[in-house]
Amino acid sequence: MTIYDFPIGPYPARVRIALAEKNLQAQVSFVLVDLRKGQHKQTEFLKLNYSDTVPVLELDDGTLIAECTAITEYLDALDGNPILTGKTPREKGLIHMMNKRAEIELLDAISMYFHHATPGLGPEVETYQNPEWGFRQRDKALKGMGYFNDIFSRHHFVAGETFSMADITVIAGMIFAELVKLPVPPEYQALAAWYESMTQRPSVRDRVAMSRPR
Ligand SMILES: N[C@@H](CCC(=O)N[C@@H](CS)C(=O)NCC(=O)O)C(=O)O
Repeated sequence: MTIYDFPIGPYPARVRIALAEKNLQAQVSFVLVDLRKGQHKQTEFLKLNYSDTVPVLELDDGTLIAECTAITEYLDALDGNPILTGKTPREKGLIHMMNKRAEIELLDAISMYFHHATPGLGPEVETYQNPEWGFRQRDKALKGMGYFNDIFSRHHFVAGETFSMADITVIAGMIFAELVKLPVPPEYQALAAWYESMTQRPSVRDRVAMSRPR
């Protein structure tokens, strides 16, 4: 299997955490797509993913799977023991609901803030920016942090009783928040404590170390 990604990127981090949780790293080779050079917008890459984003998983038979959720589903199903995406219909439903919520309310919102209200990937790549939209998305992400803070004041995981794909997506949101220097409001102590505890997991620790600004 080949994964096209940008190693410090928060979305690629989702797949790299999933790979580590499933102990699949040795079965994958990585190809760098340099987002800061706009390589994801070039014709060659667009043949791999119409949506001009990384990561993309390429199977040995040439099948292309983009979108972190889809890639995680694939990797998790390989051994018939889906520990990240749910085993029962109820688990699957809850994990997907919370995973999507983590994308909409946190991770994607921070991404929009990054691309629209900060220099983002640089002037060559960010050819359209709408700062007002970006700051709205920042505020949405801060509200989303409040939502997850409330969850973590009552539960140890985002969806159900075990670590799942939904936790990974919130972790990616926190990685992105650090990258764009968007601090967790001090009143959200449960979220900060949860994230700290997640960074103790080996799969997460390595990712966070790679993404933290030096
Ligand atoms: N919905 C996609 C989003 C992926 C995404 O936004 N990836 C970032 C990397 S951190 C990217 O490629 N950004 C480039 C851009 O938006 O120009 C997924 O879940 O895989």
